[in-house]
Amino acid sequence: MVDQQGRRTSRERDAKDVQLEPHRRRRDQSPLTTDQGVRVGDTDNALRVGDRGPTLLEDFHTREKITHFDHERIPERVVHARGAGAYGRFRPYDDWLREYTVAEHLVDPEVETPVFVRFSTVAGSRGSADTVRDVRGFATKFYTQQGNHDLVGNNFPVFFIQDGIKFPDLVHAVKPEPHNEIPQAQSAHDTLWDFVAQQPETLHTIMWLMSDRALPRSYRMMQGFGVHTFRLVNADGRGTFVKFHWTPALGTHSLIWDECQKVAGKDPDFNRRDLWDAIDSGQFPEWELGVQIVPEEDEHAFDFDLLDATKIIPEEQVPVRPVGRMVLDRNPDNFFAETEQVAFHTANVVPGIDFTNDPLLQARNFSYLDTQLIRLGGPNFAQLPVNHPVAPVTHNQRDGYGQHRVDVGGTSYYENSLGGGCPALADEGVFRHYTERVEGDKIRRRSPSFDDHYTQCALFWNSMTKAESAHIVAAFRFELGKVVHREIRAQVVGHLVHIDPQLAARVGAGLGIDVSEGQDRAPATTGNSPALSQVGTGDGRLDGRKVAFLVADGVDARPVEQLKAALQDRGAVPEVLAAADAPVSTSDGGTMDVDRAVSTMASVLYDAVAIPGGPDAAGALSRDGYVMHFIAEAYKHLKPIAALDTGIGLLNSAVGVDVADGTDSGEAVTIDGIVTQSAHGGELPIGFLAAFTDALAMHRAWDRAVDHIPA
Ligand code: HDE
Repeated sequence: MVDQQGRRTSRERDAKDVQLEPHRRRRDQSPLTTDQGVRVGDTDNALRVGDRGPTLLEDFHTREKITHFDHERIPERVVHARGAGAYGRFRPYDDWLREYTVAEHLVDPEVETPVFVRFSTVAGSRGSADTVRDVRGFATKFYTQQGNHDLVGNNFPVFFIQDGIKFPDLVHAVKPEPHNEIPQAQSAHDTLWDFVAQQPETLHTIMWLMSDRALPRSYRMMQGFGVHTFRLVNADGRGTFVKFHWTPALGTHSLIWDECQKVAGKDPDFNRRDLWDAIDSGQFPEWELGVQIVPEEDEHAFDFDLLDATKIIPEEQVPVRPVGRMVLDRNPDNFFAETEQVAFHTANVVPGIDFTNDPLLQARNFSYLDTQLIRLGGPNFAQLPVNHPVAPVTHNQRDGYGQHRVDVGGTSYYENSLGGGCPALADEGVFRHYTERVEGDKIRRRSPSFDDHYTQCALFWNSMTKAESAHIVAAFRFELGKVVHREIRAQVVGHLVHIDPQLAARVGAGLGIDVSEGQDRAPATTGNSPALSQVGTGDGRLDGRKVAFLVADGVDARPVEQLKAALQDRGAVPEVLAAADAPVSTSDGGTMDVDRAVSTMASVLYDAVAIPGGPDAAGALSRDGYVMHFIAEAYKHLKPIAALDTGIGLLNSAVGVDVADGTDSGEAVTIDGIVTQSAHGGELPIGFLAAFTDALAMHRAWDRAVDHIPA
């Protein structure tokens, strides 16, 4: 299948790949068999004595079928249980990074490296909703010719804690509370905020968690970060500190909290579906990999510690330099075999990439392998197709659960002579651990250079636009408002005073907490980092942005066709919604196909709304409660709205005040993301089409005067 842009869809690619990978099986014409290959003639009736008698133990097919079913589940990930994955490829732009690393997949523009990426939420169980307030996982497995390299990152550049030993405490605090297993996939509860109140090191990541970053519109519109400072190693063995960044081509965009809560009910698979649909329709998401490079001699040049994962290196201090591009272009065939069984591990590195002594990273290097042993039931999980390196694997490891490989030969030890000395040690392309001189007392203590927990919180806060900072205030009020123990609320607001008394006052006002005492304090910093705001990012493409057209009998057809075409040209997905999932009649005597019944959808599932003209249509739509609510919500959520002719009056009455001017100016008018046009004589001017698609590219009309968030 070829899509409208002439691209092959992922389905077609799959069909081709089947011939290449023997483990990938499609259903064919072969008859049903047992696991042993014996043909089965009845799989609906167990073997029994007489029509109404007992079932027999000798019915091996029934027993095998039910036994397999009983064992279908493996333990879900303790964190990041809910996810979605996709295959793709990565290619560097050029070889500038060769000065710093021998990692071929990052330095050779001739090399295209296959990847598998898994996006995830952290706190919820496997069946939880996508649109919760949470960090998102962004884990990439590069299948390089030198072995697998896993970059197991998140969509925030910082983490809650500084030392991995605290990870079980953090996760226990955010997970459902142990006595009643409530709440699911929520941070708005007492134990998380109790933990935060006791551990100010969490505050920087908490600022990110309260921001729009925790509510991504799409996995395709999320940044990714390696978080830790890693090390690159070049051909001379010289080390350089590095931070990894993924930047989405579509920009970084978020939902509004009110939408998230509603989408969680209307479409709990919102982010998964978006990723799947985009790839399936040939709109392949893209990210640019960038790096921040810090020479080893500058290790102590910052006012924070590079080994402290609760800190960023501001991009204004060390710019992010582009390395290459990743495209995700193929959906998995089987969720369990691929997305569920993929096993990431921070210690999966290749020559040219090494660790630092970041205590969080050091703990992760233990935890991921340990986790896979219980999740995947033994030490042979690297043989699963999704985990298998493309680089040759030869070693003396043997046996264990799930051994698939049949090792031939009489020796399985090194050093041998009977096996001809095989496998021999490599002398080229070997991973050699970076030589670092380390000395000191054996202590349980954190470096004093990890002590400042407030400055970068203020840096983040100062870098937000007006709308972004209002969202942060609203999020703190919501989350703390759900905390039952009022002393915990007060303790958290007490920390906010140290970040910025203004922030504390605005949060406190919503909770009845008086912070007037701290108001003469100076903020932890007055500095800012514009790169931290996500407003205005992206290259203008509208890939996968969904626009609802609200229609009824009597709709004007021509403008709908024109606007749909203009949207499709820029990659957006228009859908026509009517009272029933059946064609409507148009004002010129024709019919228009309908994609969905409006009652099965909701405004929160779309990025924008178009209300075409047609007096009869407007009359019918104005009597439809679903439609009026649909429009009012889109307005409240600051979405672009296109209204034509009689649609303008409909918009005004749905919102309750005149938000659009319906006079016959003959020109397209855009006010705060509302694009209107009357008297166009059936043809829409190019100016109107451009104004609406541009409004969609801006994501939201942030200046629209709507009280969707507390002051
Ligand atoms: Fe993880 N983390 N983590 N983590 N993490 C897991 O591994 C862990 C941390 C991240 O899609 C687990 O296979 C510890 C930071 C992602 O399969 C587990 C610590 C970052 C994923 C684990 C951290 C992450 C995981 C659970 C503190 C961002 C999902 C299942 C020292 C840089 C990978 C699994 C996937 C998954 C441990 C902190 C990202 C238990 C001990 C920081 C994206 O091993």
